[in-house]
Amino acid sequence: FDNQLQPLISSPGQHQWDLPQSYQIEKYQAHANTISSRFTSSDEEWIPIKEIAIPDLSVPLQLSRTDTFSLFAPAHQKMAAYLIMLFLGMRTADDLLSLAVYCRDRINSQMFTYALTVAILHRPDTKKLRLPQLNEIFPDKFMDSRIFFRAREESNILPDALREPIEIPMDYTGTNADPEHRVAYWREDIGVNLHHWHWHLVYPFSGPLEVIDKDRRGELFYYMHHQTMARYNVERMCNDLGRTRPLENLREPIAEGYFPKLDQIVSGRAWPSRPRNMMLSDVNRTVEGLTFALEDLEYWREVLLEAIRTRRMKTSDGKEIYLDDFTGIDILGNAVEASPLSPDMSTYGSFHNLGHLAIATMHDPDHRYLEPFAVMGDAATAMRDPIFYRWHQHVDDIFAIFKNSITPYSSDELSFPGVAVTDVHVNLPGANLNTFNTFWSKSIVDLSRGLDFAPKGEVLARFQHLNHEPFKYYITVHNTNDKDVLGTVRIFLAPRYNEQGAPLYFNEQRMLMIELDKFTARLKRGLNLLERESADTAVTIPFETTFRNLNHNRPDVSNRSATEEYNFCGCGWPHHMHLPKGTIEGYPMDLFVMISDFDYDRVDQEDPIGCADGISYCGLKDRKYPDARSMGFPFDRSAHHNVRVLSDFLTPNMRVQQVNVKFHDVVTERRNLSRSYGG
Ligand code: CUO
Repeated sequence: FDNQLQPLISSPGQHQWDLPQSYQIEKYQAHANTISSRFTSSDEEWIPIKEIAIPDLSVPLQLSRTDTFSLFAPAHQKMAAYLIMLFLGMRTADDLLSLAVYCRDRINSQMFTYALTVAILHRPDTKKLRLPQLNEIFPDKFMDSRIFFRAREESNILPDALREPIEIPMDYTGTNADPEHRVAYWREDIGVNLHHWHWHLVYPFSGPLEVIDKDRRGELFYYMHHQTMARYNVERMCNDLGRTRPLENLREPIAEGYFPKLDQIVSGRAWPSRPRNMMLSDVNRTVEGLTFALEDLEYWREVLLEAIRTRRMKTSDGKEIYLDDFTGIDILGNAVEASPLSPDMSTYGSFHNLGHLAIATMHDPDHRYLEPFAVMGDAATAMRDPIFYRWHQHVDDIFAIFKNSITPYSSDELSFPGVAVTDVHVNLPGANLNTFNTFWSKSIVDLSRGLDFAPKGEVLARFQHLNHEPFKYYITVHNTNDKDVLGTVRIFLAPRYNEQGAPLYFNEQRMLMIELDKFTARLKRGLNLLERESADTAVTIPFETTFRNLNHNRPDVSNRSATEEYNFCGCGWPHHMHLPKGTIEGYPMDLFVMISDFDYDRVDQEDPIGCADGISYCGLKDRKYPDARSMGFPFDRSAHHNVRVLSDFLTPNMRVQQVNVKFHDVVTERRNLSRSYGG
């Protein structure tokens, strides 16, 4: 069944469905036999499709097949939710296959892929299916449009065996005349964008309750995007750019432009550009059911801020809920997003989602030029544009107002009696002691699934991305309790100095704390030496998982089983982007390690089935979030007044080690990664 359902979301013409007559697209029905013999060689296998009574598809058919689909648009969310419900409601996997085949050539292809993927991910009989990665289904969302022309040429002329990978240049969207371009390598990283698409797939904008209602979803929306901002801001600081200015004033020109240079293969249109100094305006695109004013966004923001001030929100059935120190952020996260779990959509509106769309339509707010959404309208492409971060900085600042209103953690809540961290270092004494090394790597992706013109076989593209040398933490812990205890080791990394070179105050530095790892450790009585490999982190997913389907026949790939590779596993920060780039001289940072008492962190539940990578930002499939503390603990709240700098914050179960992140300006082929950067 894996082999039958999977090709549905890869390119057309490569698999043959033995269709009931009634399933053929109406205009092709008369020629059905001719069409199938034209495309099929005799040795190809035909997949029989069962004929079922097709349910009413008029709702999702309201969007044409080639229009741009945006998950941030309420009307599109409703259509997708309807389609997801139909797919989930199919009694058997065969019925699902049948409906999916019927829909595939009729429904908007992005909506179809999204809805089928969400359904496959949540149906008990399909959850373990392997799905192709989005960059293979829609490579046009991730790569310079020019390479598709070259791919077409190459694949028409050369047989599979002779094709060389096509180089994707690094600097194709701009030049350093635009200071923002210095971090384009980060914003346009394929893995970062895949992570973001997967996160929104696991926590979808719409669908039945079993699909949308996940443990601490609103809090994770806050935390994952907060961590994204911390990482991006640190990356900016490494590149001599200041931290992101929040997009607070919706009425002033937006200084940063963005020209994505992506084409939409399905619609044949280019993703629109956003020149510098454009203004936002009211949106009135009736065809997409998208009508709202900037004033609406400003009004919802006021209502949200009022809820934060009073710590109270109202629900759609008229009840009042209190935003307490622990669960308040979850409710607020759902309201701000606005996720389908928002306490009351009619009161709190759709602040974050429609902010995305105000930006995504600012080049054609009344649709007079029939232009599609820009990259901000699609979770797979939004992170490419600098404006994504200005918008999310503003969203994060709103969450920070709430978090800052909470009483700081007491030293009782922070400490772990009898446990002291007495030494922390990264790597062994020698050249790399307390040094992280970063460099460029080149890796290869297969575009062939997403190219409907390509003949069989691979069409490979080679792209350049940031990478780092594997490293190891060494943590010395004294346990003076008279028994063994369990602790949670929490590791964070943040810059030590601000943009002017002055030491960062605690309350600024904590907003830049990047979570690097979190794991449970048994501490025996007396002295413990904990060792932890960078690759074991709870934050990232391995390169092979981010890009898993490109790896067949490649020697550098770990042998993860098929069941481990189902789609949930695609969510997780890409490991190659785990560390900031640093600087050639070495960027000074504080590595923070804390061991908290596991008795307060514990979440009693069954072990997860399948993959458990990337859980800090993505949670566990079908389980509760596996850490009872507030996400971001201990840096999610401001500290007591007497804490000015990080060292004032430390209790004996915490320790800080000064480290450097050293960038080596060399390029390695990823499969020969070890030490080949020459540093
Ligand atoms: Cu992930 Cu704004 O939420 O993009």
